Amino acid sequence: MKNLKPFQVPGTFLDNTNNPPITVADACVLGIAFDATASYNKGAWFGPNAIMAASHQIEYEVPVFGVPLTDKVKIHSVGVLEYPRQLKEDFWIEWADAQMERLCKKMVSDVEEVSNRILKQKKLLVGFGGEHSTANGIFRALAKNYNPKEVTILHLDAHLDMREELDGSEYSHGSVIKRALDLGFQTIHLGIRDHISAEEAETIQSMNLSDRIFPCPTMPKTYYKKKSAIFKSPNFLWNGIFSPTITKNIVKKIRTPFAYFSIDVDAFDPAHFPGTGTPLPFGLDFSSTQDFFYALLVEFKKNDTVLLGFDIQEVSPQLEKNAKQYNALQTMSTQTEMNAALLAYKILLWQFLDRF
Ligand SMILES: [Mn+2]
Repeated sequence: MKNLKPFQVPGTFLDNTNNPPITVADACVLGIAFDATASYNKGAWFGPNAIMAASHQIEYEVPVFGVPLTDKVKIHSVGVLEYPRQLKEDFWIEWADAQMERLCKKMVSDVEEVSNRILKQKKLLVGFGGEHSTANGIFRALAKNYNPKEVTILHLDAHLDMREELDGSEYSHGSVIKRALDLGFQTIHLGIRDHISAEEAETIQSMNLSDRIFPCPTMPKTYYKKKSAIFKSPNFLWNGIFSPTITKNIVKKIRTPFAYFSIDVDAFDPAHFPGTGTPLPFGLDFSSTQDFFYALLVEFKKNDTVLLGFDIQEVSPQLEKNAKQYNALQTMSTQTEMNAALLAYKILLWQFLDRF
């Protein structure tokens, strides 16, 4: 595939010296450099290489055990699917809708093809975006290999992304979860707090999704006297924190044999992930979310729920304006990509913790 390029840094996720072959791999990392439909800050194109470079700075000796994660878990780096950017000599150019649509379709079908190869070999799929629309291809590959009714997608995001289309594209970052619903997946939504469009509200009502949404309230507690038709207040993640009760409620709602996480980093508070397409305050607390994932993966093991993979989307490094490729020295802050790499490392560790 001609747009599949090696990552800018050598090696694989966490380990800059060695890329184990796919045949022995437990997990496969695929980057998707694509940010054509982003509404506000563009730059998620640099996300995959930024996360990979940041991963080499992480202390990946596992606490307590003192063994590097990569000693016990083989992670194969597949490479980065790269697409044209809307840039000409440092200026943004608008593309015609037809051109945009062609590019989106090409990206989705490439991502589907590579994801399919990974899933067929029963490897854990790790996707690094790119804008959230890149998950479209992963969802399609999941639907090819598993019955979507048997897969719960845990969707972390400030936005519902359930629009039928956005700016004329059904493959937009604002429609990606609607496409997952169309494919028949079960979904749960965490960290939602931005505007819900009328059509999204209709989808929530018609598909009875209200009690599967765990939003982050953006108003003081006393404001919520009037009940919301869309958000159920027992599901509220106050101050972006997962209480033990809420965690239990979420776990109870996952009744499928398979699960997948689709993580848009704008779900988190921008204090932890400032470099993203549309940063919004009042988001998920990073430390509480990591406790949640840990508890969740412990439950998955108990219940024989199989995690098929996860993606981390919308990491848009805070690069200097004239940066042509990802370079930590041309970055105002590397916090977003560092935290994204850290999150991926922890999910991988907890998934394979029984090997330690
Ligand atoms: Mn999103």
